[in-house]
Amino acid sequence: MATEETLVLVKPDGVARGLTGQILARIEAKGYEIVDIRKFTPAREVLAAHYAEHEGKPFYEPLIEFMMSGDVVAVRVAGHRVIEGFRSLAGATEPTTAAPGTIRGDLGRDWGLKVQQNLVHGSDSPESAERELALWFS
Ligand code: DAT
Ligand code: MG
Repeated sequence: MATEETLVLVKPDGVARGLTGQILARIEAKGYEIVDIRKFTPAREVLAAHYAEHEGKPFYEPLIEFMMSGDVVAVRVAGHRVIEGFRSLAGATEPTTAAPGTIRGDLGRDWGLKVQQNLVHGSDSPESAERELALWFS
């Protein structure tokens, strides 16, 4: 079986706050491999496809606007059980209650906005990873 891969995004808040290096260092320190990396401001079409599952939710439009607000760093990360492992490194969605020791718990906070700015995205299943990697690295 080929080594598992996941899509990690350092979101615009992480890039703007100068946390890209710290986030990538945590991925490497855990032992995962950075296979490919790109930095760019994503177009609405990519984001609409990426976040299709959230369409219609109250935070959907703020989420798309936030993700279009600046550069993101998209990373292809490889390793056995990396999908689950990166979700564990990232921590819970809400940065206020994300466990200390996680990326969101250590580096994130709630800014009182319509969408949570929580620094990173990580694919949540093998199906999502395959779909998202094709979308961000096509
Ligand atoms: P995750 O990124 O932990 O997989 P998700 O896929 O449920 O979370 O949501 C995508 C992003 O949308 C999430 O990283 C932050 C934002 N978000 C999710 N739920 C939210 C809520 N109830 N209020 C505000 N923003 C939310
Ligand atoms: Mg998600």
